[in-house]
Amino acid sequence: MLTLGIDASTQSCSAIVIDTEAGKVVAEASINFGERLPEYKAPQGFIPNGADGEVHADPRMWLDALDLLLAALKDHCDLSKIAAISGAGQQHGSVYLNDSWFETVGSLSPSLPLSTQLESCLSRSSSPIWMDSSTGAECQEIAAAVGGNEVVCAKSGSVAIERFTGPQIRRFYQQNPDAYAATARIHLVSSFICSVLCGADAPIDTGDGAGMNLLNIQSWSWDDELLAATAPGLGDKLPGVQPGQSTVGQIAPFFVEKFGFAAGTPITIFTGDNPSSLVGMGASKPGKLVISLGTSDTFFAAMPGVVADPNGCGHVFGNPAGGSMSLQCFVNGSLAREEVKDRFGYDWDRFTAAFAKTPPANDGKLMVPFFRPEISPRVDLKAPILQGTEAFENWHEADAAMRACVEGQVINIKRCTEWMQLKPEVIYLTGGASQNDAIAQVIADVFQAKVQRLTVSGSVGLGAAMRAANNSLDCALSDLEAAFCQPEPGSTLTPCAAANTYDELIKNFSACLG
Ligand code: ADP
Ligand code: XUL
Repeated sequence: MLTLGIDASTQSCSAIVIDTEAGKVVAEASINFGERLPEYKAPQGFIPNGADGEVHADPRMWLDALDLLLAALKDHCDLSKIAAISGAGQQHGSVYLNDSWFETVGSLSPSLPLSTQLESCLSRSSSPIWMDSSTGAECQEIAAAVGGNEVVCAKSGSVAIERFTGPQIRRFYQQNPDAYAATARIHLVSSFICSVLCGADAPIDTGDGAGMNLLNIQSWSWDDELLAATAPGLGDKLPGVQPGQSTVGQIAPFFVEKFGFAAGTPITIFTGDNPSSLVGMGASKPGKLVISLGTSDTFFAAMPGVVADPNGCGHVFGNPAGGSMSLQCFVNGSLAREEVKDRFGYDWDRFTAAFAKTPPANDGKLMVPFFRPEISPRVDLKAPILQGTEAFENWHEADAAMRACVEGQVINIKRCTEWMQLKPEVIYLTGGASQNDAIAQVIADVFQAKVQRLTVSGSVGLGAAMRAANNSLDCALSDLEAAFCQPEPGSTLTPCAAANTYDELIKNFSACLG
């Protein structure tokens, strides 16, 4: 049985086809927007040099990419064999459509490109995406209207955030009230692409929907107060909300005729890229935590209940496999580790060797390793805080500095994610720095949990293909995880340090931040 997962990402649109019985990936294709669609002048997937923090993309580019993607995939795979489809999109981005959308999307002709047929449905020619930071004033207005950011966070799972869709919608309404009035439907990237594939207006899922500052995470439905605080008449312009395990349509005749899909192929609701990655990493059940050690560090996990971060730094999204998930970003990730490494002229081997020469908890030497303003927690440091011996505080102890940087980062992740009330059985590591066992060992020691490295490439698309198989073909997620999401052999690390090793350091770290 084959299923298709689509990943409508920032720089590219990708597809992965899995064979659920053989446990294998059978086809992949990807269209890079900058390379394949240079006419949109978006080399990295967005229109450069936006004013006032605006970062937009042309939604017609996403449609052209979908056409190209399926044509490319058809060369590798008989699309009539695909038994179920789902997908995911970059979170927060929004598409604005007039009332011709509903009919047009239901009557697409295979003889014309998608973009040509749907461009007249756009009530806004470009789409703000997650990199947009233009809505500071709108965030404040929304928060003030409902009684403060604590209220926004308790209701929607996040404080009002510039890139989130609600503040973006408010800015559009304020800047262009006529175009807002002419908007009959606002979609997320995920629900827009899903609608096109279904040939019908599709709902938004609770995973991606929670990235809008509009969805109530207790009821998982649009929050009337947040809608009213954002823009007038907004409730009528949004599609419905449904959980991740929902079938929302069948592949439209356009795709059957043009690419040879089987008529009636079911489509599972699309979700956001991060919720999809939770599934693709094999971490959709509580107990498994994922830490991605990339340019910045990102932490996400399925949550046992629904609580919002009382400090307003983390996010709660719906978990496409049921329940909820958390996500928290740490700005000072790999770039901070590199700053410390480069300061002493170390390469990664010497950086790693430093951990063998220093003990866990570093004899009390401590670093708050924030080289640039951090968002978890919100601290405006431009240089780290060091505490310990005089030599250490003056950056004369290279090996202790390497360890202190990583220990500070991991302690910070642990403190900042306590609100999620997780009981880690295993922590999956991914991202560039996850190959470093010294860093992985610190994570095992601080969290007192087993750590494993997972090198699932393309976990977003894989998660979508797994969700389609789970929802439409009754494949158990646990079987899919066993086949597609295995940790690297030999990558398991367990805690070496005693459980209380870090108690003192954690206390001192908290004291440093006041
Ligand atoms: P992103 O996807 O965010 O661009 P990656 O997940 O590819 O980033 O991670 C890249 C980072 O991995 C680099 O910035 C580098 O700091 C880090 N990295 C690479 N090799 C190592 C290593 N051996 N030890 C620690 N960090 C490493
Ligand atoms: C999450 C976020 C990004 C986007 C694009 O809040 O803004 O991760 O989903 O990947």
